[in-house]
Amino acid sequence: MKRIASIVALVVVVFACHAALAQGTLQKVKDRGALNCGANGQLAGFGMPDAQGKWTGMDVDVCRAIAAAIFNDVSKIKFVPLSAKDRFTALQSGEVDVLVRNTTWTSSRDSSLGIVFTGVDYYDGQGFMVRKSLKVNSALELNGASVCVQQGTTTELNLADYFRSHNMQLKSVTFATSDEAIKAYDAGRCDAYTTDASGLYAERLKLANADDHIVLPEIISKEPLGPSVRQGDDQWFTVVKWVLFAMLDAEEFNITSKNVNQMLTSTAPEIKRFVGTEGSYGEQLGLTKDWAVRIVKLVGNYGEVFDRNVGAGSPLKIDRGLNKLWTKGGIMYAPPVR
Ligand SMILES: N[C@@H](CCC(=O)N[C@@H](CS)C(=O)NCC(=O)O)C(=O)O
Repeated sequence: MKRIASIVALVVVVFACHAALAQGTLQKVKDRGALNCGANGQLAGFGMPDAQGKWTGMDVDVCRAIAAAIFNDVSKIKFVPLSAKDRFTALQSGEVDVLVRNTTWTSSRDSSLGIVFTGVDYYDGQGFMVRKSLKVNSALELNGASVCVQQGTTTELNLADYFRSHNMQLKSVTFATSDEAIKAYDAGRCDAYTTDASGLYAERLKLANADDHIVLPEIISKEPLGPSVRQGDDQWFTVVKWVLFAMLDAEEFNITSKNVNQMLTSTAPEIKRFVGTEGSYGEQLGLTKDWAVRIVKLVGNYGEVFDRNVGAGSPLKIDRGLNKLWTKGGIMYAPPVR
């Protein structure tokens, strides 16, 4: 009798463990009642809390859109500020469900870290900033210059490549955080500061006298920034991927946070599919019929999100550039909901 009981107990434990393992991230997030979002905690325009603890940024809004789709409530998020160095470990260990931290999609990160990128929320490229008094107009005039840069980033690798391939001498001065790097540059420890061009606009706001500095015209790399998730959970990968697509499709259809309610009565087939008055596209994703409506209503379409965080409606005033929709001369393109 005792033996049978212990075998039964063992079987129960094995099944329970198996069920826990098999349970996907989407179900875990639903059960927990909150999304754990790995973000940058210091980068204006992408991810940063204000004095009241309210987070803003492009990346932050991608997380809000995921929470909107799942919970119809953008407050059900725990933002976890991550440094460049710790970001991948936090995702691998399960501390966060998704990493959206101005992180460049590269082949090695997509293959050897146990993570996978779901898309691009901002097409960026690396640039340089120098003091005007240096009288330099091109990055190609930086031979022998000292450059402040952050460790553990693609930035550090591109910098070395660029100087080497142009036979220029480089004195790189590295820092663990971008805050330290920009402060050192501002204090005159380096001739130049380099990071993603979007970051240059954000960091420039921290300088003692922003007008004393210029951004050089060269963009020396491709930095497609986007969300990533752990490998091996296709359902979660698909949800995170389609949240971003929904934001882009909404902009393409001119569906905004202001007019989304009117769109519920639209007779246009592609709008009906998008807002869920036709088909069961939301349910197929493990969400609800109105998943995309929730995103647009609570967070906005991609254009609205770009504008208020980094574009004309923000202090950064970055041009849409490559991040315009494909219909407007950019490369932002999302597959259709159908
Ligand atoms: N996109 C690059 C660079 C990302 C990066 O960490 N950039 C800096 C400057 S824009 C940053 O976010 N620093 C803030 C910090 O480490 O707290 C990458 O993925 O490696």
